[in-house]
Amino acid sequence: MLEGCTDWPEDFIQRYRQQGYWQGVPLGQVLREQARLTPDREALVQDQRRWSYAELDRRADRLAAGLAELGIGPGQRVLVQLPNIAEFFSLMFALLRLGAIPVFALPAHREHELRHLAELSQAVAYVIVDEHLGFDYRPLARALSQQVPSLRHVLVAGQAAEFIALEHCAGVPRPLPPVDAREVAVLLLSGGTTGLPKLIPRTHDDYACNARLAARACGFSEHTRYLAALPVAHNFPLASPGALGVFGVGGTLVLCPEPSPDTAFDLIERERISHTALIPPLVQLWLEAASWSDHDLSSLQWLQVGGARLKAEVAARIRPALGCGLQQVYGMAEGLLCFTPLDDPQERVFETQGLPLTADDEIRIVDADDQPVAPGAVGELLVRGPYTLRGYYRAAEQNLRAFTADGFYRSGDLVRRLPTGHLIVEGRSKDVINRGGEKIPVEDIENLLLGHPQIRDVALVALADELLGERSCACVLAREPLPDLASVNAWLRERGLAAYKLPDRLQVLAQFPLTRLGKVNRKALAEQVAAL
Ligand code: OOB
Repeated sequence: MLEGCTDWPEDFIQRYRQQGYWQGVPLGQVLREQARLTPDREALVQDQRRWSYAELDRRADRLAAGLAELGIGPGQRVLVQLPNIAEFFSLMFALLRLGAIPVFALPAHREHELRHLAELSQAVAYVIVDEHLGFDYRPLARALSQQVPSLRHVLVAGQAAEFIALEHCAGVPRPLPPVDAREVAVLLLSGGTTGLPKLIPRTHDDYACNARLAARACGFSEHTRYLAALPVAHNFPLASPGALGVFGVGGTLVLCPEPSPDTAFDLIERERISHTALIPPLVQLWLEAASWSDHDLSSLQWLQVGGARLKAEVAARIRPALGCGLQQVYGMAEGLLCFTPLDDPQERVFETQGLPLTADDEIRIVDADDQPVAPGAVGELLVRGPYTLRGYYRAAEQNLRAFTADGFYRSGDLVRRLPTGHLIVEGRSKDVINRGGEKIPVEDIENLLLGHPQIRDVALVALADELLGERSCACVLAREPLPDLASVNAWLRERGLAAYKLPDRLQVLAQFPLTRLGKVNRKALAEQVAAL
C-alpha cells in the first residue's frame, strides 16, 4: 500500500473479499465496463456539453496518455481543485487509470488550505480551472508553485496563461500497467477532525464498494438522472452515491455550477432530474424558492440530505413543497455511510439519520472511557468496516488518538441508536464547527488568529443558527486598538483562508470562563456570548 497509509489486517482483507464488498475492480475499470455495455448512453451533461460513456472513456484514456508524457505515474499525488465541470471526471478517471492519486480540494479553498494539502501530499501537479464564480485560480497557482517545490506542473481547464492547458494535454492512448484495486485510489479531505485537515486514503476496492452499495440503497438505476448541485470534490456528491454511483449503473450525471435554486431548478426542469443531494441550509433555500417558482420539478423523485443535522420540521416540508421523497444521509469522508431506507415510515425518515449501509459496518457507541453506553443512550460513535479508513495519510501520531487499538475510527460524533438500529446524531465531541454542512477546523483557525497583532488569546465557538445550524464566533482577548470583525476577516483573507471558515462574529471579552483544570470552558463561553 501507498507509503504513509494504514492497511486493513489480513483477516479483514480476506473477509471483505469473500463477502463481496471488495471486488478487485479498479475504479477506472468501472467506467470502462459501463462504456462497453452502454457506449452511447449519456454519462454526463454540463452546459451544452453532453458526453456519452464512450466519449468519457475515450477522453480519460487520451488524458491519461498526456499525463503520462508529463511524467505523472503510479502512486504520485495530484492536487485537483475543479468545480462541477466535465473535465473533473475525464481527469479523475485518467488519474485513476494511471494509478496516480487525486487529492480533492474544494473550489472554496484558498492558499492556506492548498499549501497545506500540497505539502502534506507532496503533490507533483496542481489542476485548476481558469475562473469560476468570479475567482481567478491562476494567481493562486502561481503563488502555490513558488511555495511548494514538489509541484512540477500546473494544468488548467480553460485559458491556461503560462501553464499547461488541460485540453492540449492529450496523447495517443496506450496500454498502461494494471492498477491494483487494493491500492489507494484517491485522497479525500477530512472535514471531521481536530487540527489541520487530514487526508483520507480511499482504496479502489473500498471506494467502489462505497459507491456501489450507496447507489443500491438509494435506488439508482440506468434511468437515474442525478443533479450534482454540491461541489463534486466532496464525498457526498462524488461517491455517496453521487457521480460514481451514477456511473456504476449507467445513469446520467448533470453538473450544476452552483446550488442556488434559480440555477438548479432550471436544470431539474430541462434535464428531467430524478435525484439530487443537498446540505440542510440549501434545503431551506430551495423550499422557499419552490413556493414562488413556476418551474416544473415533477421529475424529482428523491432528495438526499446530509452533512449536518436536518430539523424534523424542515424534513416534513420537503414533499409538500418539492413533490419528492426525502432520504437522510449521515456520512463522513472517512467512510461510514448511513441512509434512511426508501421504504421507511415517515417519522423515521424525519427523525433519524438512517441505518449503516452494510451489515459489516461495526458500530460501537461509547462513553468517555471507551465503554459501551446503555442501549439507547448517547455516546461517541466508533466505526470499523469495509469502506472505513484504518488511518489518516502520513499522520502516525494523530492516528494513535483517532483510532482504537483494534482499528475503530473515533468519529467524534455523539449519537444514539434506536432499537431498529437507526442512528440519531445528537451532537459532537470533536472540535469542529459544522456550519450547515461545511466543516470548520477550530484549532487551525485559532492558530491563525493568534498571529493577529491585536489578538492576545482566542477561542472559536459555535453559536446556534436558524439557517446554518451553527455559525462561528471568534471570542478574543485583545489589545488596543480593539479589532473588529471586518478587519480581522480581511486579515484572514489575506492569509488565504477559505471564505466559509471566516468567523461570522467577533466578540471581544475581558476574560474567558475557565474549567477547574484552568482550560477555556468552551461550553460556558458559548452560552455567555450567545446571551450577549
Ligand atoms: C459528510 O462528510 P464530511 O466528511 O464532510 O463530514 C462528516 C461529519 C460527520 O462526522 C458528522 O459530524 C457530520 O459531518 N454529518 C452529519 C450528518 N452527515 C454528516 N451530522 C448530522 N446529520 C447528518 N446527516 O458530511 C458527508 C459524507 C457523505 C455523505 C453525506 C455527508
